[in-house]
Amino acid sequence: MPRPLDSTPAADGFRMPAEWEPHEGCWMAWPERPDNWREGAVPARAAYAAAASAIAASEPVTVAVSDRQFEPARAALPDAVRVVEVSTDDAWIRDTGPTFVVDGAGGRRGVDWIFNAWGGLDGGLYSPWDRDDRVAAKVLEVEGDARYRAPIVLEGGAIHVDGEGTVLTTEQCLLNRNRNPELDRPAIEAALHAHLGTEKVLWLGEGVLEDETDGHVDNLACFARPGLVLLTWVEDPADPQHGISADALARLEAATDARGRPLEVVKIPAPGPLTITAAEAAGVEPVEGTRPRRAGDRMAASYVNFYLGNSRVVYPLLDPTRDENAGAILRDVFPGREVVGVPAREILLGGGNLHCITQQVPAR
Ligand code: KQY
Repeated sequence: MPRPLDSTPAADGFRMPAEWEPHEGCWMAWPERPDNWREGAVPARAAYAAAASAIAASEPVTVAVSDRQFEPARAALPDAVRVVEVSTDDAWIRDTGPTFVVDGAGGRRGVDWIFNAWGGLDGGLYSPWDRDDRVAAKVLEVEGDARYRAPIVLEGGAIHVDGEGTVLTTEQCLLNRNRNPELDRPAIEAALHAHLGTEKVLWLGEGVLEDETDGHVDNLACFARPGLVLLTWVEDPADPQHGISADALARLEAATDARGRPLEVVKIPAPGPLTITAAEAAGVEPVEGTRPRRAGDRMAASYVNFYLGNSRVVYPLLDPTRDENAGAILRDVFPGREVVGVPAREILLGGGNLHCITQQVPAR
């Protein structure tokens, strides 16, 4: 691998663009591990293939796949989808892939964060994770983009930007002792600004209940355009998610962004509550050191975890009583894009959703 650059994106005039800015494409990775995905990941692979097909109508998609799964993946995916062999430990390229940055003058590079499987040996989700930690460098090789190796543990799902200087994140994740225990809040903020080209951090508190990433913001809230935040919402005050979302709402309503604008917040009522069925739990092969899947456990279901493509918003279908309402809200917020739902329960059963399994490649 070429040596990483020894400066930072901000110092070189690069910034992370917002997700609504034009994309050159989208990366995904193919699910395999039977201790995370039920029935040997067969149903999950069908869900990933449907998501890839839906996104491919919006922009070119590349899927990273092991040698063992190359032929089945090639057969399951549309011809327009590029399939490349990249070794991974699991299939969450939002977190293992690079965060792309651009300079507005035709330059694009990537930030390769340190990955420790969402907490390393202190609550992380599997071990080892070294193949996942090399994914970002490999994606950047394929894309021909230079790489910054950021000196902090961070996953792409832990941040959202508005492309105009503001980064949104959660204390539960970024200040967690299992990520960067040697760094305090100001040091984390400085690292974010140096690698994302941002100027202001908006801190939310906890992420979605039972989110096994330690509360990634991409399951709780996201920017939809400068000054507008979508927030997952539960109305029932007896549901613990209500307090989490209400705290996020209060923080957002009290905040201004990097440009000094107050924020408008649009609530998206969450699916469920959704729990794992006995049949679903029984299909996962338990392995010591990985997170068990138990019947009755609540899942961290949210409609905020969607993919914002060039011409399409691809959002998770999770609850027939709520899916239509979520789609209507997204149509209202993104009038220039086609809003398309794809069945996503199998992805949720693995611990994340559509945003977590995708990584946009911004146009240069
Ligand atoms: O949601 C994500 N960004 C990743 C979830 C990882 C779950 C592993 N079981």
